[in-house]
Amino acid sequence: MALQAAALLPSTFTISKEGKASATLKNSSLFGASLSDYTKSDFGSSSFNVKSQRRLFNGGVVRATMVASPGVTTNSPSGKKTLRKGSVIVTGASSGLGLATAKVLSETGKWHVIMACRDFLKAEKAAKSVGMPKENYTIMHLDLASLDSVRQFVDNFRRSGRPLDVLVANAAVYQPTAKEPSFTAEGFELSVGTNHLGHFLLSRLLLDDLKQSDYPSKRLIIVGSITGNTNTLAGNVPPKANLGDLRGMAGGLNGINSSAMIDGGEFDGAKAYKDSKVCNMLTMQEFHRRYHEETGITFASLYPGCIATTGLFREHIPLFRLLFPPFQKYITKGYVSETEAGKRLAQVVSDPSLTKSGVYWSWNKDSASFENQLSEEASDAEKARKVWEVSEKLVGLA
Ligand code: NDP
Ligand code: PMR
Repeated sequence: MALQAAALLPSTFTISKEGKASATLKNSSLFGASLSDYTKSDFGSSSFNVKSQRRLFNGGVVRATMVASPGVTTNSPSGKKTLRKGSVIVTGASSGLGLATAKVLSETGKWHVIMACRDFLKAEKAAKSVGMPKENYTIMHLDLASLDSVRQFVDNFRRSGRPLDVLVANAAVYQPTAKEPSFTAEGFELSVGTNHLGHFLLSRLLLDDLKQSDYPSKRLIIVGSITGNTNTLAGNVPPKANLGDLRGMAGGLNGINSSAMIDGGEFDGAKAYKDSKVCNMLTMQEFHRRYHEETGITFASLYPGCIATTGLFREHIPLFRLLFPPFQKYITKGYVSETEAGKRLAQVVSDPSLTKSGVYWSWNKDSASFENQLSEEASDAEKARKVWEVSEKLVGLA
């Protein structure tokens, strides 16, 4: 946290950009430096029958959807076989990137989006406010900060009878100003607990559902980020991601008999977020190594660009929230709108040309996708295996 704050304060800050010119931030302004951006389906429509019903869940109303006979192709009125609607779960679809992605996918008419959200009234309002066609989405309750809720979500999803063709692990929390850690229901530090462990359990449980899908391209997408990659300028802004030897994680991240941080160090909310993103990117690769060949599922991650206006920065200081968007727009040029970022993630979900597995996608200045390089740590196969094994124990799978 101290270092993160230091990055915000007027100071001299020098970062060497690997292979490129180095950038030096002097005592001039909060973000004062001229930096270049570091990063350099069409499937047929459906006649899939759905019947909506309302029922009570966890004290509130969920719009649940019962589904009839989801064969991969259906007969159109002309007698031609057409592909059914794809069924995609997007976690954290109540705002920012998740909402923008849900909107893009639902508007194609080719996808039914299951918005997996902790606050479904907020999600319902959000879906309505962006004009998502109501027949193309369902909201289901999911609180990733509770493993019971994750399991409950999986049960509810299975009961809905829908197939699962794509899962998007998008939700996240970021606590850059927290002085003390906060914890999930099971007592894991909140950022890693939500962003990584909640999604880890969800993805592991839903892998079976993905396997059963008869859709032509089944995918598990885990949203990563540039700030977890120390081979980038953004990833070198302190505090840097570093999982160390995972001693804090192995100890349960509970801040009592172990550190709340994966590497066993002192709590730092910004670092915990970046560490969680490293876990997300390592997990995607470990899934790929373990399951791609056997299942044909595409496992991928991405950096959608700097979406400086989202709710992710809600806990940052007001001055940061004011200056971050113009800093990213005019100085780093790393800024993308929520709409543009939503199109990018929707592309990773459904574009027939993005079926390669084990890839971390990024976009260049012309908004063309390319396979990006992960940092040494974020592509360390041995670390990925360890994170997988420790995570299995923490979420009760081993
Ligand atoms: P937002 O805060 O707008 O969206 C985060 C979503 O996660 C919200 O819908 C939020 O729900 C949900 N969420 C948080 N905690 C939980 C929980 N316990 N259970 C279920 N859902 C939860 O941020 P972004 O759209 O920016 O972030 C989306 C993804 O993009 C994240 O993975 C982030 O790491 C990644 N990303 C973002 C970048 C950026 O510049 N913004 C850059 C690179 C990656 P609620 O609405 O209820 O708060
Ligand atoms: Mg960063 C090309 C340079 C670049 C890019 C693409 C980002 C993206 N950032 C860049 C550079 C810098 N940032 C520099 C030079 C600084 C020091 C002044 C800087 C600072 C900074 C802060 C304090 N940046 C931040 C923060 C945050 O709190 C954000 C963060 O780390 O959240 C975890 C952030 C981000 N910068 C980005 C992106 C995409 C973020 C949001 C992070 C994410 O979701 O991973």
